Amino acid sequence: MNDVQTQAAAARDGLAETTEFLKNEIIRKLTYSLGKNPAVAQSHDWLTAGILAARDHIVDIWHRTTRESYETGRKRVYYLSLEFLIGRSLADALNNLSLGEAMRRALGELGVDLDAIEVIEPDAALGNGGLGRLAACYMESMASTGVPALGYGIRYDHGLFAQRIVNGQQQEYPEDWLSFRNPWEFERRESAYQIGFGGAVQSAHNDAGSVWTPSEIVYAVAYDTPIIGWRGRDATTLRLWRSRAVHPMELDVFNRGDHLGALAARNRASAISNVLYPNDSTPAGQELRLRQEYFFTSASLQDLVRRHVRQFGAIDTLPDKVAIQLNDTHPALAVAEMMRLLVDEHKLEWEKAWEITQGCISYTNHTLLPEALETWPVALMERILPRHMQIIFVINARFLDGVRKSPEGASTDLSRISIIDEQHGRRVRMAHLAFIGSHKVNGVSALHSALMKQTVFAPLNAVCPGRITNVTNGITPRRWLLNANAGLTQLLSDVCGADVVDDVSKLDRLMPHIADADIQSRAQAARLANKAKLARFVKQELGILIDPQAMFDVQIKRIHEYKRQLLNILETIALYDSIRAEPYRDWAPRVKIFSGKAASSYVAAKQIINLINDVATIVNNDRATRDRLKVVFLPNYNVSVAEMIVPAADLSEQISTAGMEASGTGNMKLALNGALTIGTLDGANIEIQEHVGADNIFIFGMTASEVEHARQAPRDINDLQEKVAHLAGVLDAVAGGAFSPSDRDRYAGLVQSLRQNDWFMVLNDFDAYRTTQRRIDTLWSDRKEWWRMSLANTANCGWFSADRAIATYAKDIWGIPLNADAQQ
Ligand code: 26Q
Repeated sequence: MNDVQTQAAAARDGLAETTEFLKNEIIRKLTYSLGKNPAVAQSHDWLTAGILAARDHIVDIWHRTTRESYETGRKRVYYLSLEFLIGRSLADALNNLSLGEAMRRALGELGVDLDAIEVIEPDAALGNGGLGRLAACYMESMASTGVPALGYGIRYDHGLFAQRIVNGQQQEYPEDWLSFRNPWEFERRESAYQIGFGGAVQSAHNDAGSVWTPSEIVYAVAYDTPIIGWRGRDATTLRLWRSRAVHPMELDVFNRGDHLGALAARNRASAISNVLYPNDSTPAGQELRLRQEYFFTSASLQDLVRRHVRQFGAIDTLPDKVAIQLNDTHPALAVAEMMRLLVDEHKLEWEKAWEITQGCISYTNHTLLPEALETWPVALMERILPRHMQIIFVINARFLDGVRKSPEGASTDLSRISIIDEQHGRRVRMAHLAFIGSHKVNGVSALHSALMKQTVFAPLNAVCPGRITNVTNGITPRRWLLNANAGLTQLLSDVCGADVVDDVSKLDRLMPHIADADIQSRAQAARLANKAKLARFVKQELGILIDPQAMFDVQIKRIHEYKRQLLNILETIALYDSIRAEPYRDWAPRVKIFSGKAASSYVAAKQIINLINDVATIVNNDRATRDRLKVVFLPNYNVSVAEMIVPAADLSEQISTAGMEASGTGNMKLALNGALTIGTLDGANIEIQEHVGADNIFIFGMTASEVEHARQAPRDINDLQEKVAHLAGVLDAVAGGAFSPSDRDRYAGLVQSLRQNDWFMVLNDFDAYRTTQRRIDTLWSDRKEWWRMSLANTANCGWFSADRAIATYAKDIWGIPLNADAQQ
């Protein structure tokens, strides 16, 4: 036998052996951990047994990772995030462990179909959207590239609400991912911390040695989930906190006969980790949210400080060993809590404590929308966190004092850099607290980081030059390419070499072949299979028949005015009218696919969902446009739905009002999978254009600075409607009830407000958008050129790997050297 044959034989033997091993493990888990007789086991039992068997393989790697990180004393990243939008874990874990095939065979021999049980795993939907999914991608990437890391968050009993569409409208239902228990997690009853709220502070001194006596204490209990990296390199820990009452019941109250009152404290405590807030931009401003933020921040910092002191026997070495990354301002209280722990509990001098705090902490900003920036009333914070409010005042006073005495002092308006906003009834600006307490602050795309310096953070940037840096977001190629798109991945490893799956920057080896007819047809076949699968799903969910040969044009993301789903649906209406006016033209057949949730309190976003569904009803029932245009709103968008849509997309809609989408990450997933982008010069679209080339992307519309100018001097709407083809007709039709025949005024207000104040530039960008769509129609009929562009996208999007983003954080922000073999 030659070398290759020997290897193949070894792999075959290995596979047979692993299959046999897994089969025994699954039976053992079923029998002894679940107490189920295999003869009567249900799908869910097989899923749980499969997960427990897979988990065993992770645990050894996990312990090895933790031991190595302990023995080498390497610096560790603590990623603090109120959201981790993980989705399902089994398929990902098996692939990263290279156990997929063995598990398929093992279950197969037991009469169970792996594909069928994988899809009943509930999504862990502990996040709203981009920010939460980014945290999940980064945890996997750190495990894959050997960055020692621990993610901290909340173990919500209920993740993001489930969405149903009833009569075209969104309805929200509670999500219940834990109803079958969570076989991935380990409860750590021994890791519980006390978290205080309210009460009073003794000592006149604000700076040091104060004693805070909270009026209420709850426990934070740890639940750990290992996250396995690519090829089982490392496993990072996701540690989520659950709230518990210290005393299950107030006995004295109970004994007085007030049975309900006795449960009140227990309910108040457990409420903290009960449910994820469904707002993805406008802060709710509710007390419970502030309690959530402090709860998980305090538990996490207590935990990491204790671990550090135990391992290194000193506190002042913290910045050498600990990097704390704040995922937006939601954990910004970490700045004050760290100072409290160091000054009040560890009795450090204020200056030393501040040096340590700033040395450890860094902050990622994800939005510049003014209404999305978190602020809390001083009075509320004084009541819930009296000691922290004092500490924030001291931080602020010292900071402002330093600036006042500096050379820039005279020319600086202190009210604009203060942590306290005195204009709107005294509020704590969490972004300023996070900025001032951090050694680095980063934006999530080149444009966004530049805008941070020019707008919201301009005054702070002037007094702290160099603090703001950019790390463009990234996505894990394991979940979003290898696992979501096995067909394309096979082609890519055939063309680029098998090592492309270890390092997606090698996708550029595809470039010389993008015009190759054979490779194009293989890529096309892979896409078609993905589209057929999605079409089956659409049929099953909605009863709508869609043709996999048609162009799948997708906009999948949270529903938000700035993301402009409205622009998309208005253009769809224009296209519908055009097809009806000229039915015999050879229109490119399209399926418009929308999916996304609106925050439950966001009235305008919910109206947009309603309009999309109303348009779908009319269009899909019109025989005249039957085989040219379909409109689909897929309900309950989540990570698993995204994994089905992304590899099936031909066209990716990234059409936010320029300057408003911080980065976007769906844009990267879709482009990497070969969808062509129609998009504005916003967020990471700009960098996608730089990587794929201007000829391989459809950019349209106003730039961020044009938007800014247009807002100063708005264009005459009547003039716009007269000059722009289709615009007046489309607006009149919507306003007049053409798509809501049973309720003709339903959209009158929506159209009226668009005509009054087009803040998001829907009408301003309509013409550029529509004419670009018609260019795309033309390209669709030139298949060779379409696929050349598609492959050019895949070939040039390796840079958007989370591994590149993590390497940048490690180098520029965390000061963590990567092992040579972890680098790209
Ligand atoms: C804040 C306070 C109270 C309640 C909720 C919130 C809240 C929750 C979630 C505010 C914002 C969010 C989420 C924001 C988010 O997902 N932003 C997106 O982050 C992505 C990752 O960086 C970017 O790609 C997107 O452009 C950005 O919109």
